[in-house]
Amino acid sequence: MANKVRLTAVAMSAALAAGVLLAGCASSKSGQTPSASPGASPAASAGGADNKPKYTFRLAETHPADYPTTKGDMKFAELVKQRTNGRIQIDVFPSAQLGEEKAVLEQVQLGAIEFTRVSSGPLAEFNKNFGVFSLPYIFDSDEHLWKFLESPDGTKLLDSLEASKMKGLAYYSSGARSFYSRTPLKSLEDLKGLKIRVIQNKINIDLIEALGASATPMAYGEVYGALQTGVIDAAENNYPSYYSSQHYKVAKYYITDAHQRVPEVLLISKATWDKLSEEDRQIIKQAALDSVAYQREEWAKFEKEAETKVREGGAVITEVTDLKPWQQAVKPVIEKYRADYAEVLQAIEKLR
Ligand code: GTR
Repeated sequence: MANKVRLTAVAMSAALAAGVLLAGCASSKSGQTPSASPGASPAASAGGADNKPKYTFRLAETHPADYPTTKGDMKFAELVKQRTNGRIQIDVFPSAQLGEEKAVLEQVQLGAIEFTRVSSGPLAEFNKNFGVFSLPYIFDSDEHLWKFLESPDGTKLLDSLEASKMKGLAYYSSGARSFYSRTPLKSLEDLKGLKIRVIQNKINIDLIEALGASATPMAYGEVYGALQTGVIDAAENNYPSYYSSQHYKVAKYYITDAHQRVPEVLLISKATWDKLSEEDRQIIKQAALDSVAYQREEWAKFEKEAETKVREGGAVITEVTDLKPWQQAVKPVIEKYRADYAEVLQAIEKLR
């Protein structure tokens, strides 16, 4: 920690001396300074021939390098680099190297980490508007979700992140979340009494309680160990995360109840955004939007592949054909939060 503070102070004075803004310089989790390209400082430095500032930024990603969100991040970084002739470099740090999502978001609010790709789940604790995505069964399908995300109301939601010291750049795909357990899961009844890990936010806790189970909020990186040792019985996620995290090896019963569709969000710290030129903001925003189609394609491919892989790996999958009892069971959650999300829920409803 002392090391981190010292490095930060050194980088700050260097940046100030150069008369440019401090763009980012916290050390990585391992205590090492981030690997910037040779000659580039982790902070902004005085520009090249055209005198525009050069930056090296960090983007925190929880998933490994071959995961569709990480591929989206990398596409985004590549587009920004191309469009600024290498002047803005965004280094993607996968596999939670910069910390778990909640801790990363705190750093992003401070401007110590400039970019992250994060789930709307943990984001809800930082910006209440994002809690809407944790409400169960408000979307019928991915098509319905994307209609909303691409609508003016979806953009408005993304823009509302400014009040939380962040600037939303784009949404990425994340499919639907379903439950999985160490114990057989054939129906709704089988969830009763289980200890289920959830993403840390209060709607998730109400959701689990409505199902007669008890919620254990926990960071993603701790779930594998907690399932393996039996600290928790169950968790929930989409097929890609179930596969990529290897949770299917320690909790092999999966039931396709699809209770939530929680989109991913690519965002930048508002502290960083505010210091950028209008030209750089436009490039960054457009590159983020232009990376979406690629991320969605990668998502669609990997979602199928992950399902095949978990089946081959021994997962026992129960397909839910009738969602009605599930929707009925979690209705109190919607009712509890309806007033808080009235406007956005109506907008979502209209797009059905
Ligand atoms: C995944 C999501 C991650 C993380 C994880 C979790 O679907 O992509 O960002 O939020 O879920 O359950 O913590």
